[in-house]
Amino acid sequence: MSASYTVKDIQVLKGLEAVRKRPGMYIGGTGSDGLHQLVWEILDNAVDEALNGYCTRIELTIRADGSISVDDNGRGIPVEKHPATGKNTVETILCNLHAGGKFDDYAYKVAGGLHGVGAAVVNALSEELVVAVMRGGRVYSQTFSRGIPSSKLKNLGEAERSGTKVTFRPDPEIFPDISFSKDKIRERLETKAFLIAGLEIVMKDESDDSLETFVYPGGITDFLTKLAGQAPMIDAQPFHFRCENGLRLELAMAWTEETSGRILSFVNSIPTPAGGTHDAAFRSGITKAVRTYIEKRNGLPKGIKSVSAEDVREGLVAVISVYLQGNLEFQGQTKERLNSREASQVEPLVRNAFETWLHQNPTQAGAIMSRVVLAAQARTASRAARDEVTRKAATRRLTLPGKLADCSISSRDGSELFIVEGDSAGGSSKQARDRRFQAILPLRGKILNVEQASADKLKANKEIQSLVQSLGTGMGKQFDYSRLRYGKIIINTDADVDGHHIATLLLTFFYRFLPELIHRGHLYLAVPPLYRLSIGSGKKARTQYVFSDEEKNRALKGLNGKEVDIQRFKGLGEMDAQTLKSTTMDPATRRMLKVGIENEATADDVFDTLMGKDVRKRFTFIKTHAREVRDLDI
Ligand code: 1YM
Repeated sequence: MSASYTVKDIQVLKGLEAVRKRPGMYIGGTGSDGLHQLVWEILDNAVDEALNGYCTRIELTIRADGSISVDDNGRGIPVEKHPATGKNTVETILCNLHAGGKFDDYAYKVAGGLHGVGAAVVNALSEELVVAVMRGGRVYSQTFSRGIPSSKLKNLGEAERSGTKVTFRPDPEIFPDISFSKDKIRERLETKAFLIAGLEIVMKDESDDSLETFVYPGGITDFLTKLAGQAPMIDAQPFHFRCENGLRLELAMAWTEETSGRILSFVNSIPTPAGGTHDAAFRSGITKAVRTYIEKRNGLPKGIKSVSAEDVREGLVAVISVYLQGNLEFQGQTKERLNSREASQVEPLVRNAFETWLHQNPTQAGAIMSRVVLAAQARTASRAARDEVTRKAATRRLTLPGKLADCSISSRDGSELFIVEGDSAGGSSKQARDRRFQAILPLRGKILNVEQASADKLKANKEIQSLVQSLGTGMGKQFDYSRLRYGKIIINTDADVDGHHIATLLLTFFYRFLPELIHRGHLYLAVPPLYRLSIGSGKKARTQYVFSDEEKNRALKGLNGKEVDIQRFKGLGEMDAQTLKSTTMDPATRRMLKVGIENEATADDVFDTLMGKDVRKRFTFIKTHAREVRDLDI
């Protein structure tokens, strides 16, 4: 240790140690999402520089050695000695957990979630990190390893431009699998380019020498066009609104002829797929503006008492982006829902701006009002029809399909429905289940490909009927969440190509016709093992189940020299009840994936690709993605 080793140095080491000991606290985990979080943190620092108006171009390179570089043409991180630490500012930013907040002189931090400590967290979790700063006509560089400086900040000579370039290689001691997903990165970069109109973002991949550029002069209006996709917009000119005083807010929206709608929300340029306070305030603002407009104009047609928030939302596509100061508060299991109360300011802003726009654009306002009133009429009519049906059905009680082996408890909480493939798997699942709370529904063969079938054909399909009856909710317009009969719906298909196909068909069906069950977190995929390894013999014999070929190879490497018998499970029907129970059904020992929609904007395309008519497109997709279903993103 050098003589200049101080209390501050000890604090720094303790901070780094905390990050390395509990990476999950800072980046959510050490799986693929955590690994990519490192990229987002560095990217967000460059994005901040763009949001502050100093940077026009960001280049991200996926490098052949497993590292990532992010290079921006902003001002460059300051290099002078920092008063709080006595070290240069670059080192201060990269080695101090409390950086962001403490350095009040700097405007620093708008984007991202970690508030200025992002770079230090990435540094702590990287085997090596190199930063180059171009500033004041000079190039400076410093290197770090696992958060500790491995060189001084060196002045390398003249610089032609200004900017900051950070290259980091994640630490294999922390991350078991360091493979970056180009798709995930591309999607993130494209989204940032949409959110900051005119910002040029380049993605380079050294492994195939490719280069892609994202730049959208129209910003979120371009984003909206992409989101609406093929669906025709009823109002040719989308509503666009930007506000910079008080709250920074930008909004683009339009209605389409389709019944489904999509609202994408962002806070500080980070996606909030589960919405939250800003999104709720936006919805409420729009609903109030529409209601007031209707009141001031013609009023509602006969038979319609009011328009609901759902009526207003039908067919609505929107992109809303807000910037909040201070610590963001997130909620929910995956911390994807904004919970900051500050965001309620969105409501009056949106309400006033939209109402004014409606009055200034009477033709478009008329088209929108017809659209909303139509939705209200459809809802009223379908409620009347449903009441009629329910009254008739009340005497018959609930009709359940004959194939369903129901569980004994009748509450939704704690009950589970397993959807299995074929009668043979159905038989073994029935033996393996805990009948008190686990129900089994065997489906025969492949359900219809919903992406290609008409709605009528679909409703006539027996397998779909049994499924919907078992769930109790009805589907499409008749969907009624309050009638859902099970808390968890678990798709359990074989771990082979056919099984994957059936699972995908079912996922598509849920996504298209029962999306609320996905949004509310009821849908799961069981993960049955692919192999049983029987290790050793006699008294010391033991069994291990593995879930993929890679996992098998890894396990076999570890078992070098031992006697191992490998059994491949061809289907769930082949497993004995005890094995099926412990590997796939018993909540204490099974593996499951919760199905969520990671990106609403691309989910539609993904299903179109998977299940649409273009077989070749589908084939390439399945081939390239089949191996990464680990954290399922649809
Ligand atoms: C590839 C990552 O970090 N760019 C970047 C970071 C900073 C600045 C510019 C910057 C900010 C400010 C003033 C300010 C940062 N500076 C700091 C701190 N790209 C990347 N580009 N001058 C330059 O916020 O006032 C932290 S990050 F705190 F040192 F100012």
